[in-house]
Amino acid sequence: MTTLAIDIGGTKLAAALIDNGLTLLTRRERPTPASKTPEALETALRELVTPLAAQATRFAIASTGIIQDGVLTSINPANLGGLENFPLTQTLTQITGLPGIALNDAQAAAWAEYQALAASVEHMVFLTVSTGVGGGVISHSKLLQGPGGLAGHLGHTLADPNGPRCGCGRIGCVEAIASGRGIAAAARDDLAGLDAKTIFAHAQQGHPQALALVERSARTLARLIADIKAAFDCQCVVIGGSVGLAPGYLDRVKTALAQEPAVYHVELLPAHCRQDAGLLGAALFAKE
Ligand code: ADP
Ligand code: BMX
Ligand code: ZN
Repeated sequence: MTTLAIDIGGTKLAAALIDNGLTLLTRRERPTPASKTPEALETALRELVTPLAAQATRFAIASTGIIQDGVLTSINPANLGGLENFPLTQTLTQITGLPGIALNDAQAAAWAEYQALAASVEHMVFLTVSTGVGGGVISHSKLLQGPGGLAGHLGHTLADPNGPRCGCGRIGCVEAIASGRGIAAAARDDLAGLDAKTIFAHAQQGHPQALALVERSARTLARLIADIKAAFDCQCVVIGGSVGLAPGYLDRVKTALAQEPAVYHVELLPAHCRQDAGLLGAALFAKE
């Protein structure tokens, strides 16, 4: 059985054919449409998956947003547009003629990363630091999705009551500070208007403001991880997403976490599946 896996993120869309042995056969990627409307998303998905669909027997979607019964609703409309009740699985069935499933991108990635860990690990948390900050929780070897699909949305926990307003409506969410968008939004002067990728490149060159923005994100993530340890007593936390996997970022988070009391310390690991954790996790979830 070949699965057409699809990853819908705030910045990029990816699709791949994945065989039963979980080998990634073909992979395609394109930017998430800038005009964040349901029509633009549908057109982009059609273009992305049409060349692959004929070779697949089902699809599996990992998508940013709250996914309940195959329907997508943004918690942070700034990341994917104000999509409310977008019929994700129904749309993909119309495009491909295949049956399939959908779950949140970070929940899917958590599932893939959990399977890649030693069998002795039954409690772990995955965090993606990307366009937003997403999370997936494995407790007692089970993926927590919640009755409404909201479980694991750790990017919308409080980092700073005096911080910037998050797209979800709350003030001072982790996502508003630590995410790629949060980093870009706080940039001033010569860095104003640049994206997180470019700001990281400036930080590599020693640019003081860029370094401060990266450090602010890493410290915010470390405090979230201390909260996560207190909430779930997880055996490790795995970090993914393009910001999370950027050179030097995880070491900064480790240094910041080491400054918290020892009870909150937890092993931090980079995502084993790198950028493909969402694709592989969705395929695995469909298989089961
Ligand atoms: P998505 O959110 O669509 O899943 P990514 O995981 O690639 O996609 O995250 C996108 C965010 O990561 C953007 O804010 C982008 O500027 C930033 N980014 C992309 N590449 C890098 C990089 N090499 N270093 C730091 N940040 C990056
Ligand atoms: C946001 C939210 C989460 C998602 C996370 C990471 C939306 C559209 N998304 O918190 O559901 O898991 O971003 O998403 O409300 P990514 O696009 O950064 O991978
Ligand atoms: Zn929020």
